[in-house]
Amino acid sequence: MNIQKSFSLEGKVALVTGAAYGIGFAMAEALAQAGAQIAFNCRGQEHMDKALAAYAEKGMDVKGYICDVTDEAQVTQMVAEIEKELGVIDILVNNAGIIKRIPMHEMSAAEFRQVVDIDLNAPFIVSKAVIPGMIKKGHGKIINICSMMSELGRETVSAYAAAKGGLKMLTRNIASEYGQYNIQCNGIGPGYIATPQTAPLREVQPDGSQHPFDKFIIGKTPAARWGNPEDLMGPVVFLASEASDFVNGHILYVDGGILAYIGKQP
Ligand code: NAP
Ligand code: GCO
Repeated sequence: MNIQKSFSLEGKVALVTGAAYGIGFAMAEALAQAGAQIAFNCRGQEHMDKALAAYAEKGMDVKGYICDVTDEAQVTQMVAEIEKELGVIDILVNNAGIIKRIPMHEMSAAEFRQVVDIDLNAPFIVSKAVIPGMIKKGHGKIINICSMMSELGRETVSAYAAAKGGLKMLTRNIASEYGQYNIQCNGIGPGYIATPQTAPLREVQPDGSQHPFDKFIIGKTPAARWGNPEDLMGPVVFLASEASDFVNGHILYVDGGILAYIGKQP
């Protein structure tokens, strides 16, 4: 095997959901640098316009689609448009996701359902939409963006942990059901990454002190730092490429060592 060629994505079409900014944007950039043609989506025109400008600033020719990943009709239409404009999707990164940090006994059923709808039901919907094309093509890569909360719980994130735990098992089930078609389905479990989603956990306190959670995470991470979206660029190229053709049903934790570490002694 030519190892450099095995990491190339030349000629591949990649859909990264929720890639207007944050982790999705960085992963889309990585896949493009490896040669893939990028399609991405988000829900609103304002974020779309800003994202297209940001991608253009990096010299990237990407296609953006307004699509709510929880809406099966919108997803079906988006996939059909991508297949018409770019070709059958070779690589799907189910990245779109939200979190609600509310004590469970104060969380409404509607709030719980909304998180599960976006973080778990949507990866099912989008994967279901792209798998037929992958079967016809004889190969495919599905990468689900899981979380530390696929393995651990903590206060206020019950819906998110339930969804991300379910996403781990959906990943393993897709791997089990579609491996026979040369489709590999794996997960990436980012640790604590500095994006808009975690900004509230890093806010400087009114007295100018470090956010307690910020200090907590630094102490729980052997790397003694928050991750950056760029830390996920290499892992996503690996799982999207032929280099990982015999990796299936695996959750690759990119967490600086959090899951291996009891935490720094106070
Ligand atoms: P983020 O900054 O909040 O970005 C989330 C993205 O998802 C945005 O582009 C958002 O776009 C999109 N999105 C949300 N709901 C959507 C929907 N219904 N349909 C289409 N797009 C939707 O989050 P992030 O930190 O980059 O996280 C990205 C993924 O990594 C998520 O699945 C998250 O759970 C996971 N993750 C994050 C961390 C972390 O520490 N940051 C760690 C582990 C896992 P619009 O709002 O414009 O639609
Ligand atoms: C939280 C954080 C985490 C991260 C990530 C960790 O409130 O605990 O948002 O959930 O987003 O999922 O892997």
